[in-house]
Amino acid sequence: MKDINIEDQFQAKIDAEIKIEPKDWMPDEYRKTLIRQISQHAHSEIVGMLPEGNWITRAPTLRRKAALLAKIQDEAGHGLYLYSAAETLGVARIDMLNDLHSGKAKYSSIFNYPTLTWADMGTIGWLVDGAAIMNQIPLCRCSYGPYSRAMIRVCKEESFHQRQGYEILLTMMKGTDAQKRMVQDALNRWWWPAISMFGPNDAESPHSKQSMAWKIKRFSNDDLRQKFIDVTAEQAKILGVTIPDPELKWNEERGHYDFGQINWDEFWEVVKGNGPCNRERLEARRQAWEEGAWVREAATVYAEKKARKNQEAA
Ligand code: FAQ
Repeated sequence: MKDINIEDQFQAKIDAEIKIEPKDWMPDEYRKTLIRQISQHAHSEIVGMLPEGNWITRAPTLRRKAALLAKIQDEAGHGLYLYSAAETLGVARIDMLNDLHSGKAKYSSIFNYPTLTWADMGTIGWLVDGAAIMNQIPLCRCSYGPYSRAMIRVCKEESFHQRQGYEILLTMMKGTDAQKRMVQDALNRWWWPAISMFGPNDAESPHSKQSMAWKIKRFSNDDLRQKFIDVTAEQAKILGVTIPDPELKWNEERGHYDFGQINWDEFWEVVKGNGPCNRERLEARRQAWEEGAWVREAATVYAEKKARKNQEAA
């Protein structure tokens, strides 16, 4: 039998849909790609708490406030699963957080936009969680075991988030003219940033080809964006709102919606740190980290005390 090298064996496992686990051999680049993607994803979850956190004290009813609080807590949980999944690849959590706080690490562009009205809470649920689900359901089948398993739970929670957002908007669209205008205004502001979340066009996406060969990504950025637009355009009709894209039109031949040009200059400016809220978001994360120092210190002292007691008992 012909000898196959370790890299071919690795790819053969992936092709056979066998999950790669932390102690398995993997190419350095596979490990690096996963650390990059999972840590960026984790950062997005915890930075993503901030735009919504802005509305906890101003939610219109107790029921809305309880649902919003639960949603934001879920995002914190997602961050924790994801940091843990990244740690299985040999990276330390503190290093990932240092990279976030120094501005070196990326997180999703979408969270650098401000949340101006209550309708933004509905629109984030509908569009941002909706886009996140479209992107993340395929990640449940990612070739790396710990990431794929974390994503299964994350996706279950994201679908609750999407529904709570859509339901906020459905309720507002049954309300006064001012409420309806508020929903349309939120959609006008969030639509283009939401469809940019899927990342650059395939031709401009340096990581896609290899990530798809390794089955980290199952669909390209453009394919996921198209799927999202096709689904969302129909949901907009039910809501009775107008997507702010004059070129959005069903194309019978393609069996998909055609849509207009994304402003990629704006996207890259936001990714580079120059969006409307980048500085504010990073400052809030740094402050939360500093204010949490006493909790980390107390937990460390407690763990040491417990370990000492266990040792004495032994
Ligand atoms: N923002 O070659 P590609 C959520 C970067 S979670 C900023 O296409 P890749 C839940 C990319 O990192 C939302 N940067 O890269 C929630 C790369 O830079 P690098 C986050 C972006 O990795 C809801 C460069 O551009 N979801 O919303 C963005 O193959 C509500 C070239 O791009 C995930 O992270 C962007 N939008 O594909 C929470 C899902 N797009 O690293 C709170 C997992 C691209 O070379 C409230 N991640 N870049 O310096 C992924 O699926 C992928 O990483 C992509 C990018 C699709 C984001």
